Amino acid sequence: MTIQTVKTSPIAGQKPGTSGLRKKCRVFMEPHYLENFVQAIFDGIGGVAGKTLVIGGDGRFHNDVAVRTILRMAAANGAAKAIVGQGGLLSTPAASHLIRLNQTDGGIILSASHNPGGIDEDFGIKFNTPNGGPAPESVTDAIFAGTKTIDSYKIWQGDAPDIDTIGNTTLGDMAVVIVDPVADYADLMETLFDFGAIKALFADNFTMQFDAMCAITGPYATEILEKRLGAPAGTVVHGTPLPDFGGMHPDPNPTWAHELMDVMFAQDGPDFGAASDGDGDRNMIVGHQCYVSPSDSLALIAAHAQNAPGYKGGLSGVARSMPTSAAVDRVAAALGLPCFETPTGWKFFGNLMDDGQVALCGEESFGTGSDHVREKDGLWAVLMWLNIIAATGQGVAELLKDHWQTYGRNYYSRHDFEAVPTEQADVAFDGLIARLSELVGQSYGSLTVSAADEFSYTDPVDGSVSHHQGIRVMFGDDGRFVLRKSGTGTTGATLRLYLEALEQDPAKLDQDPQDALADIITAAHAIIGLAAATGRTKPDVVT
Ligand code: VG1
Ligand code: CO
Repeated sequence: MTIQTVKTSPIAGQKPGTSGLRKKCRVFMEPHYLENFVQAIFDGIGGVAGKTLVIGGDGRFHNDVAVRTILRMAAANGAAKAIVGQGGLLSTPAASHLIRLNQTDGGIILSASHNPGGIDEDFGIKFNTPNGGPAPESVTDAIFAGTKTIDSYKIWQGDAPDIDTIGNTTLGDMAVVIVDPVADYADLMETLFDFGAIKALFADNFTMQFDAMCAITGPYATEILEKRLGAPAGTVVHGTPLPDFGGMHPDPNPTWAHELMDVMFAQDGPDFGAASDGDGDRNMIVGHQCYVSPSDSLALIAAHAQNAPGYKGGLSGVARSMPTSAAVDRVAAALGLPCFETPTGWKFFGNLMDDGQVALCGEESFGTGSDHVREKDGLWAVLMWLNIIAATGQGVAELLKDHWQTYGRNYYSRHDFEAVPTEQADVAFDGLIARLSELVGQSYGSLTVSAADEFSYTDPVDGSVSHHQGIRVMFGDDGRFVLRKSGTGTTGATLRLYLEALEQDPAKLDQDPQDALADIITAAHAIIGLAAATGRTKPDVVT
């Protein structure tokens, strides 16, 4: 018998956040830490006996070790089959696709997404259900409950098989299939977008830079953009995934993707730029000297999606997370599409997509995607933009200008206050909640609070209710701010302040968002009392 039952005891704090369990890598490397959580996943989904799982991650430090451990545990727990990306690599959207394509029982994705990687940085793990999407709260609650009562886990005693060579092998009675991480995903993209038109664009000297930030999208972007679409070699930069992401912080926003921003804002910069995050589900879109906010990207895609062959029949509906700007709502209203507002985190879109109610979803945090998978998808968004540019003959700046002229502009910005001591963050956050009912009718400069609440969501498909999904303070038609605590950080608390104001005057669509939002920013600080509670006046990251 080569199945070992190892005695263990519960480890505190294994509560999945917005997107799985994220901790410092060294925490994951402590004895039993990963094993406890993986056994809790297996137990939380009713065991894995006879089941097929997809396993892979974004290649950060510890990824390969974790994949081998999970294989040994899956075999010991009676799984029938594991489908693993070669080298243990899979982008999050590619993993979602493989789960669906092979009609598996779900998958385990190893990633801390946009958080830095390396032995002293972050690691993460999450379970995706058979629809390919992140586990809903009912499942993550069951997993968390399991971590609090666990007393043993099962693991195969021998070594895991080689995961670096494509092909079929076994571990005990479990079949292990090592697959090319890129091919199926790239094939899927070819079914959705007009590769001929995008190829013609590149053949016509359209220039692009894609910054993979030394993370997982390098091989995907190289295959799709350079090999299949004919973009010149060198279009993809930082294209080799590294365990520490080469020291880069693979969060595709203007702050962390500043190298790309410098290239795009240079006089002779490329026509089009994009970046993706650690696990490939986020995207940043930039034109020559023109940054596109994620909320605007979502809205513009909603308005133009029918240009792409996979969406030519139009969209069934759209959804956005609550803090995302209402720019997409305006497009939905104009096109007569249903539009949903969900809590932050992609898991809340799954039911709506499974039910056929929405085809396009997005978050302000550089996440956009459709019902082709059940995760946000960075390269998908990049290809959608390329398809729209090819079909309309318009560049990024032109498309955006036209969009604002048609729909108005939802000026938008997110201010992050990172690594705030938890108690201080609680003072600010809980203090504001306690004062919400007094705020309505109060004026701050020219702004008057029209409504203030904590966002709760009732899933229209299964009726499940999620409370405490962020504080909203509305100023009538003038705008709003939202305050949330991050559920993906690993150090102290990160407070996210989301700011939005709608402008419909055609003469005022060209302002700097920070200027356009100045009054809302001032009012937000006055209302929250952030400086008094935390000593913070300036955000660490502005997107
Ligand atoms: C952040 C984003 C959220 C996103 C989540 C996972 O969560 O705000 O929109 O879904 O990260 O993205 P939070 O709780 O820190 O605000 V990823 O690309 O890190 O899986
Ligand atoms: Co991500």
